Amino acid sequence: MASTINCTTAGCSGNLGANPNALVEVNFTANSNTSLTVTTTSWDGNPTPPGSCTTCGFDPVLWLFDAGMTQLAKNDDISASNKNASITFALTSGSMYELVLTAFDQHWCVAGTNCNGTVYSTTGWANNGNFSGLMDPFAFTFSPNASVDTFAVTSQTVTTKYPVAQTGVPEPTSLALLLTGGAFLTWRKFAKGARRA
Ligand SMILES: [Ca+2]
Ligand SMILES: [Ca+2]
Repeated sequence: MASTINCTTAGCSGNLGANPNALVEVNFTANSNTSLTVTTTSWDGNPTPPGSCTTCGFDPVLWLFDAGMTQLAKNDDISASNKNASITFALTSGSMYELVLTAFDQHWCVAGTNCNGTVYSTTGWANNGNFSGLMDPFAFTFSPNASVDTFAVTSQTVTTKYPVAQTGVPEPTSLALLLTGGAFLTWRKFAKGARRA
């Protein structure tokens, strides 16, 4: 199934093409200082009756970055019982932003920092997305706290080639610590042997 995305200044909907690591990227420029709220609407893990939902989506996560991919905001779940995501951010007039929607448990990982339990040597997406058996569609709305012409979607895409692919390889300092630990164990073995002699 090919991925699709359809955005307006009111919001976006589509699907990730059955790839839980795909990213929905929406670039926009703020034309005034305004507060923007983005809220997903597709998740419904408890349709009534069960199994009746044909448009409910997976567990979505929203991210907001500046033009240099510095993370400005992130939300996974609105509450323990509502797995939709919602972020609110005060936009600066003239600034460019990138909004990203992912499936849980995708993570944006900065090199050399603990990212969901793993330290990566490069900055990029961890590619741990999972639909958890739920449906592929996503949907979210934009709610700028000003008239719509103060907010413009400049590009939209579903990305399946990631900025930097992660391989789960520990960074050099972690590796050095492991090697140091190994050397210590070897020394202990040697010391025990020496005492026995
Ligand atoms: Ca969520
Ligand atoms: Ca979640």
